[in-house]
Amino acid sequence: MAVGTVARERVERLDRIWQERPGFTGWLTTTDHKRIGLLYLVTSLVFFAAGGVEALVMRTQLAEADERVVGPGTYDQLMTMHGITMIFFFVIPLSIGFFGNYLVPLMIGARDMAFPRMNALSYWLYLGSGILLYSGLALGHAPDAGWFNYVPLASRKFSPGTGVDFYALGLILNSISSTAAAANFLVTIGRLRAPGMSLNRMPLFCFAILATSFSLVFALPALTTDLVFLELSRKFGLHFFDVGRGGNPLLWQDLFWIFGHPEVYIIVLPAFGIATSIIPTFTRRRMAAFPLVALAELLVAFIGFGVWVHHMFATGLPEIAMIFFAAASLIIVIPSGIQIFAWCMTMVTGKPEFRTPLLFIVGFILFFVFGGLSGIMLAAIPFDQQVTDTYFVVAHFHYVIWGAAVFPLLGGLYYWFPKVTGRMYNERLGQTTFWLVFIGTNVTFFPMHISGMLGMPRRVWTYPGYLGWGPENFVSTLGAFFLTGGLVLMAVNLVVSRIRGPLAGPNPFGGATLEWATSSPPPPYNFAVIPKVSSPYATWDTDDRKTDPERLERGDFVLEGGHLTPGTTPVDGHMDEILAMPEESPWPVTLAFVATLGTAFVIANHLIFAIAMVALAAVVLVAWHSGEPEAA
Ligand code: HEM
Ligand SMILES: [Cu+2]
Repeated sequence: MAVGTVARERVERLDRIWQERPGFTGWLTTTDHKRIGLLYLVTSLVFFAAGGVEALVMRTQLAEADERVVGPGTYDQLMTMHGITMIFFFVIPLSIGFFGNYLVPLMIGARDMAFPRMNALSYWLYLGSGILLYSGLALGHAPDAGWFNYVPLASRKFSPGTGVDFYALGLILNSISSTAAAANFLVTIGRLRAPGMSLNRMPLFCFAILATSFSLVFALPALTTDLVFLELSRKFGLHFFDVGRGGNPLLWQDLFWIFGHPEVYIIVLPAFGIATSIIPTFTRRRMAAFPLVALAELLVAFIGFGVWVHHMFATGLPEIAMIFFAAASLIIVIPSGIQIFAWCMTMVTGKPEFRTPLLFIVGFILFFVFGGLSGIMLAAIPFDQQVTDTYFVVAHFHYVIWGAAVFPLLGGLYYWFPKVTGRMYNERLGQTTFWLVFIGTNVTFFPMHISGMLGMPRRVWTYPGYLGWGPENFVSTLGAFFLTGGLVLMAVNLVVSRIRGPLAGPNPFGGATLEWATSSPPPPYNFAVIPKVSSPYATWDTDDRKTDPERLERGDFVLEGGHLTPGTTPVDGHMDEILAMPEESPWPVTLAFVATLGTAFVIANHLIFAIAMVALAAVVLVAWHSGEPEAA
């Protein structure tokens, strides 16, 4: 398409307005949601590798009876770090931080997140909390009380070192980061959708991120409160959890699982959203039951809040409470079933083309059903009381988190790879990877159901040979290495394709949502012309670049007077104002640095320095707000 001179000038003007600093400082000060997304991507994958190495060491230690690869103390640290890393530093940052950040503004036709600087702050706080936690490991003070860190084990009496302080304070920083990110999504999705994108025209992926963000905003405060209580008990001897002085350790468990169970859905919902993005594209068919699926995504998030007690069936609660929570737990089957049914219907009635992204989604559906079945078994109280804290539980939740939450993320990495890099991955290698990872996952985790039912407790660093758990464990360990081979192949494919893959063009798979309507990779302002939306399948139905190619020429919604994006009403998507967005800034990264340093001082018991950091943070905040540059 020949671009007229007027149009070219407009694009050049946008390029100038949205240009950020080049090089390394550009990455430090960026407020572009796509670059922040990429920072999340790289960082979360580094943590994934760390969590993976921890898992492999554990599996090697457990491969045979009476092994001595690592000692019990190290095993406890590895296990705790693995759980924390995978959940707080890998899955959530990858799904919300990368996929959410990169895709939501593109999918809703906005030019950035609602609060670009807060977005940058979220990333840097996340990085700071991760560095803090891993410096604990490097100093030999990693937390070792398990990812749910039950008191009294986590109290100062039974965990005297600084390991648990690294856990509590590191996760407080991390949860501040996630809370800010979630609030940012709520406002972005509520207010920045392109004109015409009423709620019923919003892509299902964005519904999933919306539901996830609601869950985060309500669930994280419970965790943060718990962590603050814990740290106050450990540092200043307050006694929230100490029975001897009127506290109660169940308070820890209640608050932890009020966060922890919704957390499961926080992990799987973005994955659901990715599935509902990939399936229509590769089956050439609209999602069956679109409104029901949107509703189901919100319901899943809601129900997640009502059932935390099923993690505490072994604590001896009143029978009536246990029955209520067991029954309530099963209700999640309804919205989950709706979604599974809709995914399958779409595939069965469409013309599925099993390319790598869709293969990962099919794998995900199988794992989700399978993990769901063992979940139903666990919701039966007598069964739970038998297998709680055995490898059966480890098998169940890895089927759900690894199989059902991470598989779609892997599929999504392939699916959006051409959008993000502008190049295609190698399809044949992608499919090989899928089979390696799919088989590896089953070989790793299926035998754990059996060792669990044979009575193997979780969180043991070794076991004697006469118990006969050797064969299952050996197979598990082989599977884990096989699985790792698949992931390494994936990394090679994506890294090489990033450099040498064939150019992809804006919409290589024929995707329907708005991110496919702009170039690959998208320009800093996402869209030269703000799209007008009249369908959730924007590029299939009403691509106004085709129906009205002169918009750029006419300057219709080009918004070239500064960092501008339209603000629309939350339900109907009527345009009601033009919003000015902030520019890049050095203050978010500075503030995160000060906060991390302050936290480190608290861990090291240098309270004076910590208070100095609070003062410094106040100065940074003043600078942050006084330094707003004028719109061009
Ligand atoms: C795919 C390769 C993986 C392998 C081989 C693996 C292996 C293990 C092993 C051996 C344990 C220790 C079980 C115990 O001693 O009780 C464990 C625990 C755990 N894993 Fe994984 N895991 C993998 C992936 C993941 C992922 C992707 C997540 C989450 C996103 C995850 C979350 C956890 C959690 C939360 C724990 C519990 C830690 C605790 O009890 O404190 N794992 N895993
Ligand atoms: Cu639960």
